[in-house]
Amino acid sequence: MATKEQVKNKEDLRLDEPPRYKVILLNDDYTTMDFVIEILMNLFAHTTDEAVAVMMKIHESGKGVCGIYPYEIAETKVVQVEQSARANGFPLRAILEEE
Ligand code: TYC
Repeated sequence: MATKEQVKNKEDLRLDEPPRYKVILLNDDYTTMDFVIEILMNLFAHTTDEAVAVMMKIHESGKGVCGIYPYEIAETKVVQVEQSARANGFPLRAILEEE
């Protein structure tokens, strides 16, 4: 007879994992492309090519995922993005969405 662990399928295993959250950047008309690229590289560890691609996706579609993290880390990233944006005079906004 199968043990409890063997019976667990992939869907059951997913239920054991803590929820993760997407950090999403929103487009606006004032934040510079260069600043968004810097944020994506410095706070989300994207390469230059990745950062340019994500920034262009946000610019063209209105929003884009920067990274996926446990709640506390995701929330900290949102605060860091908005603090850095305000310090540089930009209205850039970031939001969380459960994965
Ligand atoms: N739309 C901005 C511009 O044309 C660039 C931009 C991209 C702003 C992504 C915010 O999250 C953003 N300067």
